[in-house]
Amino acid sequence: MADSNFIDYVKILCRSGKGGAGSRHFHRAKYVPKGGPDGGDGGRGGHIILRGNSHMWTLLPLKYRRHIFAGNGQSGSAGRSFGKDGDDVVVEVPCGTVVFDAETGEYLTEVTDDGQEIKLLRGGRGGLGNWHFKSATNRTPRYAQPGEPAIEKSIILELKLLADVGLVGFPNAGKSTLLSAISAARPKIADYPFTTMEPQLGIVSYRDNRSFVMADIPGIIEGASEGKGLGLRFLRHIERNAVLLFMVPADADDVREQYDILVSELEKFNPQLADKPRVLAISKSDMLDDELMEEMKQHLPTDIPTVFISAVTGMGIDRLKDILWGEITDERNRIEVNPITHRPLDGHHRVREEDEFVFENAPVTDADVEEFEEDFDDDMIYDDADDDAYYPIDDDLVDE
Ligand SMILES: Nc1nc2c(ncn2[C@@H]2O[C@H](COP(=O)(O)OP(=O)(O)OP(=O)(O)O)[C@@H](O)[C@H]2O)c(=O)[nH]1
Ligand SMILES: [Mg+2]
Repeated sequence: MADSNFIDYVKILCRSGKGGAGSRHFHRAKYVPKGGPDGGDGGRGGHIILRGNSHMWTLLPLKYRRHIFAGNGQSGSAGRSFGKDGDDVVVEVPCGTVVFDAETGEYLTEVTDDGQEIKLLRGGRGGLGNWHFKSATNRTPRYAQPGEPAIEKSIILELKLLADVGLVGFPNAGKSTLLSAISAARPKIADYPFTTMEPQLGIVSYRDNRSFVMADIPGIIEGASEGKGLGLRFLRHIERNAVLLFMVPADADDVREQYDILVSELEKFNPQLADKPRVLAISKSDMLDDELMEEMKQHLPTDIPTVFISAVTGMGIDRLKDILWGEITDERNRIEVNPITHRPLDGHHRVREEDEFVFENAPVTDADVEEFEEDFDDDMIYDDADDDAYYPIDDDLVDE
Protein backbone atom coordinates (compact mmCIF):
# COMPACT_ATOMS: atom_id res chain seq x y z
CA MET A 1 0.00 0.00 0.00
CA ALA A 2 3.04 2.20 0.35
CA ASP A 3 2.86 3.79 -3.10
CA SER A 4 -0.87 4.24 -3.09
CA ASN A 5 -2.75 7.52 -2.91
CA PHE A 6 -5.68 5.97 -1.19
CA ILE A 7 -4.87 6.30 2.50
CA ASP A 8 -7.67 5.41 4.85
CA TYR A 9 -5.73 5.14 8.11
CA VAL A 10 -3.37 7.52 9.87
CA LYS A 11 -2.08 7.79 13.41
CA ILE A 12 -1.19 11.23 14.72
CA LEU A 13 -0.10 12.74 18.00
CA CYS A 14 -2.16 15.85 18.74
CA ARG A 15 -1.60 18.46 21.37
CA SER A 16 -3.67 21.55 22.06
CA GLY A 17 -1.98 24.74 23.28
CA LYS A 18 -1.63 25.43 26.97
CA GLY A 19 -3.15 28.57 28.43
CA GLY A 20 -0.93 31.56 29.13
CA ALA A 21 -0.24 32.47 32.75
CA GLY A 22 -1.91 35.44 34.37
CA SER A 23 0.50 38.21 35.25
CA ARG A 24 1.33 39.38 38.81
CA HIS A 25 2.34 42.87 38.07
CA PHE A 26 2.05 46.01 40.15
CA HIS A 27 1.68 49.35 38.50
CA ARG A 28 4.70 51.58 38.92
CA ALA A 29 5.12 55.13 37.75
CA LYS A 30 6.62 58.33 38.90
CA TYR A 31 4.32 60.13 41.36
CA VAL A 32 2.03 57.09 41.62
CA PRO A 33 3.43 55.51 44.75
CA LYS A 34 0.88 52.78 45.18
CA GLY A 35 -0.30 51.84 41.73
CA GLY A 36 -1.85 48.56 42.76
CA PRO A 37 -2.04 45.26 40.91
CA ASP A 38 -2.43 45.46 37.15
CA GLY A 39 -1.30 42.05 35.87
CA GLY A 40 -3.34 41.01 32.80
CA ASP A 41 -4.81 37.62 31.92
CA GLY A 42 -3.03 34.91 29.98
CA GLY A 43 -4.26 34.00 26.49
CA ARG A 44 -6.16 30.83 25.63
CA GLY A 45 -4.18 27.91 24.16
CA GLY A 46 -4.98 26.92 20.57
CA HIS A 47 -7.60 24.25 19.84
CA ILE A 48 -7.16 21.30 17.51
CA ILE A 49 -10.15 21.37 15.19
CA LEU A 50 -11.20 18.86 12.53
CA ARG A 51 -13.09 20.19 9.53
CA GLY A 52 -14.89 18.11 6.92
CA ASN A 53 -13.94 18.78 3.31
CA SER A 54 -15.99 17.14 0.59
CA HIS A 55 -13.26 17.65 -1.99
CA MET A 56 -10.90 15.35 -0.16
CA TRP A 57 -11.21 11.62 -0.67
CA THR A 58 -8.13 10.31 1.09
CA LEU A 59 -6.17 10.93 4.28
CA LEU A 60 -2.97 11.17 2.25
CA PRO A 61 -2.22 14.82 3.18
CA LEU A 62 -2.06 13.72 6.83
CA LYS A 63 0.10 10.70 6.28
CA TYR A 64 3.35 12.50 6.94
CA ARG A 65 2.12 14.71 9.76
CA ARG A 66 3.11 12.68 12.78
CA HIS A 67 2.44 15.57 15.11
CA ILE A 68 -0.16 18.29 15.15
CA PHE A 69 0.49 20.90 17.81
CA ALA A 70 -1.57 24.02 18.43
CA GLY A 71 0.03 27.25 19.69
CA ASN A 72 0.37 28.10 23.37
CA GLY A 73 -1.38 31.11 24.84
CA GLN A 74 0.95 33.91 25.86
CA SER A 75 1.22 35.23 29.40
CA GLY A 76 -0.60 38.34 30.47
CA SER A 77 1.46 41.42 31.21
CA ALA A 78 1.50 44.79 32.90
CA GLY A 79 -1.25 47.33 32.43
CA ARG A 80 -3.91 44.59 32.39
CA SER A 81 -2.70 43.52 28.99
CA PHE A 82 -4.06 40.20 27.80
CA GLY A 83 -1.69 37.58 26.50
CA LYS A 84 -2.27 36.60 22.87
CA ASP A 85 -4.34 33.46 22.27
CA GLY A 86 -2.45 30.49 20.86
CA ASP A 87 -3.10 29.66 17.19
CA ASP A 88 -5.77 27.05 16.54
CA VAL A 89 -4.92 24.30 14.10
CA VAL A 90 -7.66 23.32 11.67
CA VAL A 91 -7.11 19.88 10.18
CA GLU A 92 -9.06 19.23 7.00
CA VAL A 93 -10.31 15.68 6.61
CA PRO A 94 -12.54 13.93 4.08
CA CYS A 95 -16.19 13.48 5.01
CA GLY A 96 -16.61 10.07 6.59
CA THR A 97 -13.50 10.30 8.77
CA VAL A 98 -13.89 8.52 12.10
CA VAL A 99 -11.63 9.35 15.04
CA PHE A 100 -10.41 6.79 17.57
CA ASP A 101 -8.22 7.06 20.64
CA ALA A 102 -4.99 5.35 19.62
CA GLU A 103 -4.27 4.10 23.15
CA THR A 104 -7.59 2.50 23.94
CA GLY A 105 -9.15 2.06 20.51
CA GLU A 106 -12.22 3.88 21.81
CA TYR A 107 -14.43 5.71 19.30
CA LEU A 108 -14.23 9.48 19.81
CA THR A 109 -16.09 11.26 17.05
CA GLU A 110 -16.73 11.40 13.34
CA VAL A 111 -16.80 14.08 10.67
CA THR A 112 -19.61 13.53 8.18
CA ASP A 113 -20.45 16.86 6.52
CA ASP A 114 -18.63 19.37 4.40
CA GLY A 115 -17.59 22.33 6.54
CA GLN A 116 -18.51 20.59 9.78
CA GLU A 117 -16.07 21.53 12.53
CA ILE A 118 -15.33 19.38 15.55
CA LYS A 119 -13.19 20.63 18.40
CA LEU A 120 -11.05 17.58 19.00
CA LEU A 121 -8.81 18.98 21.75
CA ARG A 122 -9.62 22.15 23.61
CA GLY A 123 -6.83 24.63 24.26
CA GLY A 124 -6.10 25.41 27.91
CA ARG A 125 -7.77 28.50 29.35
CA GLY A 126 -5.52 31.43 30.20
CA GLY A 127 -4.94 32.25 33.86
CA LEU A 128 -6.39 35.38 35.46
CA GLY A 129 -4.02 38.22 36.22
CA ASN A 130 -3.53 39.49 39.75
CA TRP A 131 -5.77 42.55 39.39
CA HIS A 132 -8.77 40.20 39.50
CA PHE A 133 -7.86 39.22 43.03
CA LYS A 134 -7.78 42.68 44.46
CA SER A 135 -10.20 43.03 47.37
CA ALA A 136 -10.85 45.22 50.36
CA THR A 137 -8.86 42.89 52.58
CA ASN A 138 -6.07 42.19 50.11
CA ARG A 139 -5.17 45.15 48.01
CA THR A 140 -1.89 43.69 46.89
CA PRO A 141 -2.52 40.16 45.68
CA ARG A 142 0.82 38.65 44.86
CA TYR A 143 -0.66 35.75 43.01
CA ALA A 144 -2.14 35.12 39.61
CA GLN A 145 -3.54 31.95 38.03
CA PRO A 146 -1.36 29.73 35.92
CA GLY A 147 -2.74 28.82 32.52
CA GLU A 148 -4.49 25.47 32.07
CA PRO A 149 -2.23 22.75 30.74
CA ALA A 150 -2.33 21.47 27.19
CA ILE A 151 -4.14 18.24 26.31
CA GLU A 152 -2.23 15.58 24.44
CA LYS A 153 -3.77 12.63 22.69
CA SER A 154 -2.65 10.14 20.16
CA ILE A 155 -5.43 9.54 17.66
CA ILE A 156 -6.21 7.28 14.77
CA LEU A 157 -8.16 8.65 11.83
CA GLU A 158 -9.99 6.12 9.72
CA LEU A 159 -11.80 6.96 6.55
CA LYS A 160 -15.04 5.17 5.88
CA LEU A 161 -16.15 5.92 2.37
CA LEU A 162 -19.53 7.53 2.05
CA ALA A 163 -21.32 6.03 -0.92
CA ASP A 164 -24.95 5.42 -1.79
CA VAL A 165 -24.28 1.87 -2.88
CA GLY A 166 -21.51 -0.44 -1.70
CA LEU A 167 -20.61 -3.56 -3.67
CA VAL A 168 -20.28 -6.67 -1.57
CA GLY A 169 -19.06 -9.93 -3.06
CA PHE A 170 -16.43 -12.63 -3.16
CA PRO A 171 -13.31 -11.92 -5.22
CA ASN A 172 -13.89 -12.32 -8.94
CA ALA A 173 -17.64 -11.78 -8.67
CA GLY A 174 -17.51 -9.05 -11.30
CA LYS A 175 -17.83 -6.02 -9.01
CA SER A 176 -15.23 -3.90 -10.77
CA THR A 177 -16.60 -4.89 -14.17
CA LEU A 178 -20.03 -3.63 -13.15
CA LEU A 179 -18.63 -0.33 -11.85
CA SER A 180 -16.69 0.25 -15.04
CA ALA A 181 -19.76 -0.59 -17.14
CA ILE A 182 -22.06 1.91 -15.45
CA SER A 183 -19.72 4.71 -14.35
CA ALA A 184 -16.68 6.55 -15.62
CA ALA A 185 -14.47 4.84 -13.02
CA ARG A 186 -11.88 2.51 -14.52
CA PRO A 187 -10.97 -0.04 -11.87
CA LYS A 188 -8.62 -2.83 -12.79
CA ILE A 189 -10.41 -5.97 -13.96
CA ALA A 190 -8.84 -9.39 -14.18
CA ASP A 191 -9.63 -13.04 -13.93
CA TYR A 192 -8.00 -13.62 -10.56
CA PRO A 193 -9.07 -12.97 -6.99
CA PHE A 194 -8.21 -9.72 -5.18
CA THR A 195 -7.65 -7.71 -8.33
CA THR A 196 -9.11 -4.77 -6.50
CA MET A 197 -6.81 -3.89 -3.60
CA GLU A 198 -8.40 -0.66 -2.49
CA PRO A 199 -11.85 0.85 -2.67
CA GLN A 200 -12.86 2.93 -5.66
CA LEU A 201 -15.75 5.28 -6.08
CA GLY A 202 -17.72 5.79 -9.28
CA ILE A 203 -20.60 8.09 -10.12
CA VAL A 204 -23.42 6.23 -11.78
CA SER A 205 -25.71 8.38 -13.89
CA TYR A 206 -29.37 7.62 -13.71
CA ARG A 207 -32.36 8.95 -15.60
CA ASP A 208 -33.20 12.67 -15.69
CA ASN A 209 -29.68 13.79 -14.85
CA ARG A 210 -29.75 12.15 -11.48
CA SER A 211 -26.82 10.14 -10.22
CA PHE A 212 -25.60 8.15 -7.27
CA VAL A 213 -22.22 7.08 -5.93
CA MET A 214 -21.17 3.44 -6.00
CA ALA A 215 -18.18 2.04 -4.14
CA ASP A 216 -16.23 -0.95 -5.42
CA ILE A 217 -14.88 -2.63 -2.32
CA PRO A 218 -12.25 -5.38 -2.38
CA GLY A 219 -13.60 -8.91 -2.31
CA ILE A 220 -14.71 -10.51 0.94
CA ILE A 221 -14.10 -14.15 1.83
CA GLU A 222 -15.31 -16.39 4.61
CA GLY A 223 -13.46 -15.35 7.78
CA ALA A 224 -12.98 -11.74 6.63
CA SER A 225 -14.51 -10.47 9.87
CA GLU A 226 -11.63 -12.15 11.69
CA GLY A 227 -9.08 -10.65 9.34
CA LYS A 228 -8.82 -13.21 6.52
CA GLY A 229 -8.11 -11.98 3.02
CA LEU A 230 -8.10 -8.21 2.87
CA GLY A 231 -10.60 -8.59 5.67
CA LEU A 232 -11.18 -5.91 8.24
CA ARG A 233 -9.27 -3.27 6.40
CA PHE A 234 -12.09 -2.80 3.97
CA LEU A 235 -15.14 -4.16 5.71
CA ARG A 236 -15.41 -0.88 7.52
CA HIS A 237 -16.04 0.99 4.30
CA ILE A 238 -19.26 -0.92 3.98
CA GLU A 239 -20.54 0.66 7.17
CA ARG A 240 -21.04 4.02 5.56
CA ASN A 241 -22.88 2.88 2.45
CA ALA A 242 -26.62 3.48 2.36
CA VAL A 243 -27.51 0.40 0.32
CA LEU A 244 -25.54 -2.82 -0.09
CA LEU A 245 -25.46 -4.51 -3.46
CA PHE A 246 -24.53 -8.13 -2.97
CA MET A 247 -23.05 -9.77 -6.00
CA VAL A 248 -22.79 -13.49 -6.62
CA PRO A 249 -21.64 -14.81 -10.01
CA ALA A 250 -23.98 -17.08 -11.96
CA ASP A 251 -21.30 -19.77 -12.16
CA ALA A 252 -21.02 -20.07 -8.38
CA ASP A 253 -21.55 -23.60 -7.04
CA ASP A 254 -24.29 -22.47 -4.76
CA VAL A 255 -25.54 -18.89 -5.10
CA ARG A 256 -27.62 -19.03 -1.95
CA GLU A 257 -24.72 -20.31 0.14
CA GLN A 258 -22.36 -17.58 -1.07
CA TYR A 259 -24.95 -14.95 -0.28
CA ASP A 260 -25.44 -16.35 3.23
CA ILE A 261 -21.69 -16.37 3.90
CA LEU A 262 -21.39 -12.74 2.83
CA VAL A 263 -24.29 -11.71 5.05
CA SER A 264 -22.89 -13.56 8.02
CA GLU A 265 -19.41 -12.01 7.62
CA LEU A 266 -20.92 -8.55 7.60
CA GLU A 267 -23.03 -9.30 10.65
CA LYS A 268 -20.07 -10.65 12.54
CA PHE A 269 -18.15 -7.50 11.76
CA ASN A 270 -20.92 -5.16 12.87
CA PRO A 271 -24.41 -6.50 13.64
CA GLN A 272 -25.93 -3.20 12.56
CA LEU A 273 -24.93 -3.94 8.99
CA ALA A 274 -27.80 -6.42 8.95
CA ASP A 275 -30.23 -3.49 9.06
CA LYS A 276 -28.98 -1.97 5.85
CA PRO A 277 -31.14 -2.42 2.78
CA ARG A 278 -29.76 -5.11 0.48
CA VAL A 279 -30.13 -6.02 -3.14
CA LEU A 280 -28.79 -9.24 -4.67
CA ALA A 281 -27.46 -9.27 -8.21
CA ILE A 282 -26.55 -12.52 -9.96
CA SER A 283 -23.64 -11.38 -12.12
CA LYS A 284 -22.30 -12.93 -15.35
CA SER A 285 -25.83 -14.07 -16.21
CA ASP A 286 -24.89 -14.12 -19.88
CA MET A 287 -23.55 -17.57 -19.03
CA LEU A 288 -27.03 -18.83 -18.10
CA ASP A 289 -29.79 -20.08 -20.35
CA ASP A 290 -33.46 -19.55 -19.50
CA GLU A 291 -33.83 -22.98 -17.99
CA LEU A 292 -30.92 -22.56 -15.61
CA MET A 293 -32.18 -19.16 -14.62
CA GLU A 294 -35.63 -20.48 -13.73
CA GLU A 295 -34.06 -23.26 -11.72
CA MET A 296 -31.83 -20.79 -9.87
CA LYS A 297 -34.74 -18.49 -9.04
CA GLN A 298 -36.20 -21.24 -6.83
CA HIS A 299 -33.33 -20.90 -4.39
CA LEU A 300 -32.88 -17.14 -4.19
CA PRO A 301 -33.70 -15.25 -1.01
CA THR A 302 -37.22 -13.84 -1.11
CA ASP A 303 -36.92 -11.05 1.45
CA ILE A 304 -34.81 -8.75 -0.76
CA PRO A 305 -34.95 -7.66 -4.41
CA THR A 306 -32.95 -9.93 -6.75
CA VAL A 307 -31.90 -9.33 -10.33
CA PHE A 308 -29.95 -11.20 -12.99
CA ILE A 309 -27.35 -8.99 -14.67
CA SER A 310 -24.50 -9.11 -17.11
CA ALA A 311 -22.03 -6.27 -17.28
CA VAL A 312 -20.89 -7.68 -20.63
CA THR A 313 -24.23 -7.77 -22.50
CA GLY A 314 -25.98 -5.08 -20.46
CA MET A 315 -28.69 -7.50 -19.41
CA GLY A 316 -30.64 -6.40 -16.31
CA ILE A 317 -28.54 -3.27 -15.78
CA ASP A 318 -31.39 -0.78 -16.18
CA ARG A 319 -33.59 -2.81 -13.87
CA LEU A 320 -30.73 -2.94 -11.33
CA LYS A 321 -30.35 0.85 -11.41
CA ASP A 322 -34.11 1.27 -10.90
CA ILE A 323 -34.06 -1.00 -7.88
CA LEU A 324 -30.99 0.71 -6.39
CA TRP A 325 -32.45 4.16 -6.93
CA GLY A 326 -35.66 3.06 -5.24
CA GLU A 327 -33.76 1.81 -2.21
CA ILE A 328 -31.52 4.88 -1.97
CA THR A 329 -34.42 7.30 -2.07
CA ASP A 330 -36.67 5.27 0.20
CA GLU A 331 -37.25 7.39 3.30
CA ARG A 332 -37.46 4.36 5.55
CA ASN A 333 -33.92 3.42 4.61
CA ARG A 334 -32.55 6.87 5.39
CA ILE A 335 -33.70 6.63 8.97
CA GLU A 336 -32.24 3.20 9.49
CA VAL A 337 -28.94 3.98 7.85
CA ASN A 338 -27.79 7.07 9.68
CA PRO A 339 -27.21 6.08 13.28
CA ILE A 340 -24.54 3.41 12.88
CA THR A 341 -22.33 2.75 15.88
CA HIS A 342 -18.68 2.42 14.99
CA ARG A 343 -17.18 -0.54 16.70
CA PRO A 344 -14.10 0.34 18.73
CA LEU A 345 -10.76 -0.69 17.31
CA ASP A 346 -9.50 -3.81 19.00
CA GLY A 347 -5.95 -5.06 19.56
CA HIS A 348 -5.06 -5.23 15.88
CA HIS A 349 -4.95 -1.44 15.51
CA ARG A 350 -1.78 -1.18 17.57
CA VAL A 351 0.54 -2.81 15.09
CA ARG A 352 0.02 -1.77 11.53
CA GLU A 353 2.43 -1.68 8.67
CA GLU A 354 1.26 1.86 7.88
CA ASP A 355 2.55 3.08 11.22
CA GLU A 356 6.00 1.74 10.52
CA PHE A 357 6.03 3.37 7.15
CA VAL A 358 4.95 6.72 8.43
CA PHE A 359 7.60 6.74 11.10
CA GLU A 360 10.39 5.89 8.74
CA ASN A 361 9.56 8.46 6.13
CA ALA A 362 8.09 11.35 8.01
CA PRO A 363 9.91 14.57 7.17
CA VAL A 364 9.62 15.67 10.81
CA THR A 365 13.02 14.95 12.33
CA ASP A 366 13.82 14.18 15.92
CA ALA A 367 15.59 17.52 16.12
CA ASP A 368 12.31 19.27 15.23
CA VAL A 369 10.55 17.43 17.98
CA GLU A 370 13.25 18.22 20.53
CA GLU A 371 13.09 21.86 19.61
CA PHE A 372 9.39 21.83 20.19
CA GLU A 373 9.75 20.10 23.52
CA GLU A 374 12.18 22.80 24.60
CA ASP A 375 9.74 25.54 23.66
CA PHE A 376 7.12 23.71 25.56
CA ASP A 377 8.99 23.80 28.85
CA ASP A 378 6.99 25.44 31.57
CA ASP A 379 9.02 28.64 31.62
CA MET A 380 6.00 30.76 30.91
CA ILE A 381 3.88 29.49 33.71
CA TYR A 382 3.87 31.31 37.00
CA ASP A 383 6.11 29.58 39.43
CA ASP A 384 6.78 30.75 42.97
CA ALA A 385 10.47 29.99 42.98
CA ASP A 386 11.62 32.28 40.19
CA ASP A 387 8.72 34.66 40.40
CA ASP A 388 10.75 37.80 41.04
CA ALA A 389 12.76 37.16 37.95
CA TYR A 390 9.64 37.83 35.93
CA TYR A 391 7.74 40.42 37.87
CA PRO A 392 10.11 42.15 40.29
CA ILE A 393 8.08 43.75 43.02
CA ASP A 394 9.50 46.80 44.65
CA ASP A 395 8.49 46.71 48.29
CA ASP A 396 8.22 50.48 48.45
CA LEU A 397 5.36 50.33 46.05
CA VAL A 398 3.40 47.82 48.01
CA ASP A 399 0.77 49.24 50.24
CA GLU A 400 0.98 47.28 53.50
N1 LIG B 1 -19.07 -13.53 -18.81
C1 LIG B 1 -18.95 -12.51 -17.97
N2 LIG B 1 -17.78 -12.33 -17.32
C2 LIG B 1 -17.69 -11.31 -16.48
C3 LIG B 1 -18.77 -10.41 -16.21
N3 LIG B 1 -18.39 -9.49 -15.30
C4 LIG B 1 -17.10 -9.79 -15.00
N4 LIG B 1 -16.66 -10.86 -15.69
C5 LIG B 1 -15.31 -11.46 -15.59
O1 LIG B 1 -15.06 -11.89 -14.27
C6 LIG B 1 -13.69 -11.67 -13.91
C7 LIG B 1 -13.57 -10.90 -12.63
O2 LIG B 1 -14.10 -9.60 -12.79
P1 LIG B 1 -13.76 -8.39 -11.81
O3 LIG B 1 -14.69 -7.27 -12.18
O4 LIG B 1 -12.31 -8.11 -11.79
O5 LIG B 1 -14.20 -9.01 -10.43
P2 LIG B 1 -14.14 -8.37 -8.98
O6 LIG B 1 -15.36 -8.78 -8.24
O7 LIG B 1 -13.90 -6.90 -9.07
O8 LIG B 1 -12.90 -9.12 -8.36
P3 LIG B 1 -11.87 -8.67 -7.21
O9 LIG B 1 -11.48 -7.26 -7.48
O10 LIG B 1 -10.74 -9.61 -7.34
O11 LIG B 1 -12.59 -8.82 -5.90
C8 LIG B 1 -13.06 -10.97 -15.10
O12 LIG B 1 -12.36 -11.89 -15.86
C9 LIG B 1 -14.25 -10.41 -15.86
O13 LIG B 1 -13.99 -10.31 -17.25
C10 LIG B 1 -20.01 -10.65 -16.94
O14 LIG B 1 -21.02 -9.96 -16.80
N5 LIG B 1 -20.04 -11.71 -17.78
MG1 LIG C 1 -12.35 -5.82 -8.47
